Amino acid sequence: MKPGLLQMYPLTPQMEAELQKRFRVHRWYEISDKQAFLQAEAETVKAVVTGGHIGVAPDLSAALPNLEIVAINGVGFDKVDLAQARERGFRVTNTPDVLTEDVAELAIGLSIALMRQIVRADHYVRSREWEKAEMPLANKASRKRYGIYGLGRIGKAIASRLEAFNAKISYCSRQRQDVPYEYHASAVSLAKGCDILIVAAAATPETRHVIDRHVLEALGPDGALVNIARGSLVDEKALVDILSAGGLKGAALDVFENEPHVPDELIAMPNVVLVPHVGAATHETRGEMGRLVLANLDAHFAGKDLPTPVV
Ligand code: 8YV
Repeated sequence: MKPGLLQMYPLTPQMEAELQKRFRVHRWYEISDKQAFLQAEAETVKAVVTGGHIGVAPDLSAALPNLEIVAINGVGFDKVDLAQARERGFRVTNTPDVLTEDVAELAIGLSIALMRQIVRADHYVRSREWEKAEMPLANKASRKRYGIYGLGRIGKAIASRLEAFNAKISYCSRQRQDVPYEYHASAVSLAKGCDILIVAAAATPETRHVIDRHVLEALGPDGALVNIARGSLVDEKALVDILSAGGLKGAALDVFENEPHVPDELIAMPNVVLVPHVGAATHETRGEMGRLVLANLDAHFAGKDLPTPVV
């Protein structure tokens, strides 16, 4: 009999078809009586497929006694209990590299959208305001001072794209790196020296609310924040307060602390660009991510080395 697999959220039709060939797939998000399901099926579940933004709650993975692998359709593994995985011996995999370009290009797109007020400009035409008056001037996105918090694969890909903008690029990361950008040892120092602060670090216990009130105040009323990492890295209440008080020029956000719920105050702000966690949400990249998830699952159940293991 095929092993049981728990699917935590909707996937592409192609990926779901491939999973159905290999596993008895249970769509967790469609199960109404979850306790009854676990009583009946928990022992048959050997694999879980989830998104980086969703993960697997520790009490759920703990309720699957024969769990062998959690395959994350994403690069972030902050929502999977790695300590439990190590202790119990189930594997955890993710999909790094294949989504780096997508997330980096969204960071650039959000920066341009924010500085050039593209969302407002689109509305300006559709609302026919343009028939009454020219749109007020915006600001350049090029030749600005960009600070990147987190210079991993995605942070480096953002920096390399910013070089084409004739931007002054600085960064803050766990250690100084051999790159042609200015290093800052703290987020506050990085914020003081940039116009646009892009958050690109992994979500860890240490980076929770690392972009706090002090950092946002250091970024200042002419500064702008872009977050394409995780909502948990930014103190969202402080962000709302400071934006409401005019303490920041604006913000462009792909991720939020309590997705998919976005604070009403942010929804109402004209100087905030909001997108629904679409950093890697392209046909091309979701195809690549799906193939990597399947490669990890196939390798595991064939007793082979995993392509992209986390644990
Ligand atoms: C994923 C993400 O695309 O990679 C991650 O960790 O959060 C996103 O880029 C999302 O999790 C859907 O799988």
